[in-house]
Amino acid sequence: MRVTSVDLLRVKLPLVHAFRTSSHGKSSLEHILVKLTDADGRESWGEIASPAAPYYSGETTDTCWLMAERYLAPMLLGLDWEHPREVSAAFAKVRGNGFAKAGLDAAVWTLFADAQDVPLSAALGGSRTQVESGVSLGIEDSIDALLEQVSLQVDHGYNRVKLKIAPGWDVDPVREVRDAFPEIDLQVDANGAYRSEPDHLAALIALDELGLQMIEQPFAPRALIAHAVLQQRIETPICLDESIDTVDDLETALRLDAGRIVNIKVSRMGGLTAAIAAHDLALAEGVPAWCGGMHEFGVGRAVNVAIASLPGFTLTSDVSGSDKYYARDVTTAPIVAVKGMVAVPTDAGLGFTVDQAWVGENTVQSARVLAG
Ligand code: OSB
Ligand code: MG
Repeated sequence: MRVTSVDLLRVKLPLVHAFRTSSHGKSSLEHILVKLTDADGRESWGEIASPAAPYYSGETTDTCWLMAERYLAPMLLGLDWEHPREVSAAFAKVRGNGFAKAGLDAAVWTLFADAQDVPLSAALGGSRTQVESGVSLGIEDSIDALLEQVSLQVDHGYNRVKLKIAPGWDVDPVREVRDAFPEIDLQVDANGAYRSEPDHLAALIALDELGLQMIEQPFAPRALIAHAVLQQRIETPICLDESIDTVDDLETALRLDAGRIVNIKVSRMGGLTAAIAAHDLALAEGVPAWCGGMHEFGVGRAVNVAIASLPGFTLTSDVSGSDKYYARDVTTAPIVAVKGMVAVPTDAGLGFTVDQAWVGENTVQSARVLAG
């Protein structure tokens, strides 16, 4: 197959509810939609879901734009490929820059699935007809405000809630939520905000008493030893997110027992080919995995739903309905969660249609890269 043009569309959408993590807050998002056209006139979409600022990973929307426009799109346009893994292998020449790669890679997989006339989920090896989804809740100004958010989402039918934590916003809010909602599956995510010092360790060890599904990424991405030492001291499984950029990272982490659960994010790992490889390793090692998110618009969200249909995603994923984040998403029909379940599309390709008029109205920057 040959891609003949790559359109990059930087789209800005407001969030329904402002979101704050241990590192930063935001009330709107800018992601880069990638539109491919192939030699037969077929079109497909992907999404570069990098945060604007370099506080989750080293990438930003601007670095993704640069990498996509200057290196990745020209590489893709110069390639004659049969299978998406060949594109992923070509992209490996560029070090890092997983978010930028992931947007193009997803569009390539979607094009491939469309050409084969199969749903993206089937092309990836998925078999589930629906995926269980949970919500991720940011840091709020007060515990009451947090309880209100949990209540809203539980009323919406979600049974798994992830709370963002940070030093000073951990044991008290989490205990209050645990007490008020004893039945829900509860987990926390620190986005690497803790260090191996007495106050921080005491808080993490206190969380061990609260019946959590997991503690996600307590320490900095490269601090695998700190994670392994903590894992020896607590029963609650540690889940790794930012630590796992590659399958090699996952292999290292598992060998060190630095975590017992893995959050597989298509964006962070540089695309679906790498995410499938991580999934396969986790499944082979008996390590529970789930599909994480980056507040994706409908395109990236649909991609997450597709990969979450693979059998090794045994834990509830962060693929909530579009309405958790956006009043109007970029797809003509939103992604919908009913009682915490999202249906896996059965149509060929992405299974959702991009609302190009709405995308156009919200595009703040665009570029077209052509072959040659
Ligand atoms: O660590 O999982 C994370 C969003 C932005 C940056 C990091 C993270 C998140 C989420 C969002 O938790 C989950 C979602 O997309 O629903
Ligand atoms: Mg996380």
